Amino acid sequence: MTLETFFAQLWDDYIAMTPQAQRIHDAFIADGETIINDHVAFRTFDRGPITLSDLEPHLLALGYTRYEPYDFAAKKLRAYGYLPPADDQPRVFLSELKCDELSDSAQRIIDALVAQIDPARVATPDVMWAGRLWDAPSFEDYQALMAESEYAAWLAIIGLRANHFTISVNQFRTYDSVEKVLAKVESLGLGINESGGRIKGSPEVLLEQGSTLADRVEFTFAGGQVEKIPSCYYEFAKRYHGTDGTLYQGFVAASADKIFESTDIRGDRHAG
Ligand code: OOG
Ligand code: NI
Repeated sequence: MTLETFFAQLWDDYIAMTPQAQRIHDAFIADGETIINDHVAFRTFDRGPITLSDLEPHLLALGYTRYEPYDFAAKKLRAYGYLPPADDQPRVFLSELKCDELSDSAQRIIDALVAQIDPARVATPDVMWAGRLWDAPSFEDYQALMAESEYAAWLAIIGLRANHFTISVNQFRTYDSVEKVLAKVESLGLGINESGGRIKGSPEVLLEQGSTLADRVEFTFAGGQVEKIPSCYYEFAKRYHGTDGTLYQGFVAASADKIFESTDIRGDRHAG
């Protein structure tokens, strides 16, 4: 699979889950901007056949290289940033939940999900937008995971797919700051993740980021209970050049920690 096909299919799945993304995308195009993706992000469990090291070969096969590791102790996550083969292609942020750090009962719920995955399903790159590879969990299991990890609960119902795409603000002409982009997004009636402030990072750390609050979609839990749950969100990033003259390529752990909260149920209270 070519990198272009990979991202085209990933995008199609993402906008089906995230109607706000198409609206935002189209609004900036209508205002004459060109959209380049700064990065996309994936989430997974460090259990079963879908651990970070199980999924990473799909990125390497597309020409990606490992760049930097990140650790989020409080959220019980570890992650890697990956660099694309060419500068105008998206970076990738791939994280996984450290399941050992959850309670025994939460681990049992997760193990029952990943036990349903056919390892052969993980062999092709389209697993990256396969969604849920297990039956819908019960609302009780979802809430039990939620009590320990928003990320675990989200992943249990959304599965493998792009958690967000990220517009590169560097390529914008009129909306040339993250704040101008966020103001435009708000004018469309969409909420912004204000956890840690509207803008995470600064020119000093060579990366400024902002994001929406994830769309809310209806989900049918095991047993037929239907609830509105957060799906995916859109991010906006502006990168700066370091003292060595090169454009910053990494992520910023303190900012990423807050960006994760764009899919929080509790994230609702971060809205302004
Ligand atoms: C990833 C959050 C981190 C960034 O740009 O710092 C991130 C996630 O929500 O899965 O994407
Ligand atoms: Ni991101």
